[in-house]
Amino acid sequence: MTAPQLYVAGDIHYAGGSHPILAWLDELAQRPPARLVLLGDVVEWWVDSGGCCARYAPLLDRLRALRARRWTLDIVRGNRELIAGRRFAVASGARLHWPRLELALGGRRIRIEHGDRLLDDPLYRGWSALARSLPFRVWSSLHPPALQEAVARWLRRHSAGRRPGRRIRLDPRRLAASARGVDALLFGHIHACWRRQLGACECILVGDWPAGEGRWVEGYADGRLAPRRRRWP
Ligand SMILES: [Mn+2]
Repeated sequence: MTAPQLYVAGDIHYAGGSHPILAWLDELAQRPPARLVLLGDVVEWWVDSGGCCARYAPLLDRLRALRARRWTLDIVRGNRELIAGRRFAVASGARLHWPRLELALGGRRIRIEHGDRLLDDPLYRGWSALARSLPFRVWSSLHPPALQEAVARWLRRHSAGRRPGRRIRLDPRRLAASARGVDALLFGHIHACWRRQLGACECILVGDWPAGEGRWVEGYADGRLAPRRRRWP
């Protein structure tokens, strides 16, 4: 069997220190160069600052090591990286995308997005638009990092997805719209894994990285996509 040409993972929520993602990236570095797409919520990047670079150095260093080994790296920004910019791109060695990335694999058109925009949640979409707006970015850049962090924490606490008792629900119309015109749609955000056929489109919810476990999707030269999971001791 030939080696995968594409790896897709997301919702790692790396907070520094040891984590299975580090072992996985070390393994990838031993494999033939391919394309790695991280579909968002890799880390929490609320301020595009050197502080974030230092905190996530074990992960960022490994990404740049893959790049040095001729891997192609892409990160589709998730809701935890809404305001990530040039510093994140430089520190990770990845090309940043938003709101989605499209690529071809074995003649199939594949769309990859974080998944937050597929939810039935107008309140969240409002906050997402605000965080990406120019006034918010300018305001952020004028205030000291500690204050930015505090505001980010407050906003996060009040963002709809985190409110206890509130269920995350996919919006079928948004999902159908995203699945239109492509052969496969890969997304995350919702911490679950499944694969469903939606018309002509193969929809894959890639899954997250809970304690000691990793989920990702491998793509092969013939266009085949294979969900994988593994536990690390
Ligand atoms: Mn998310």
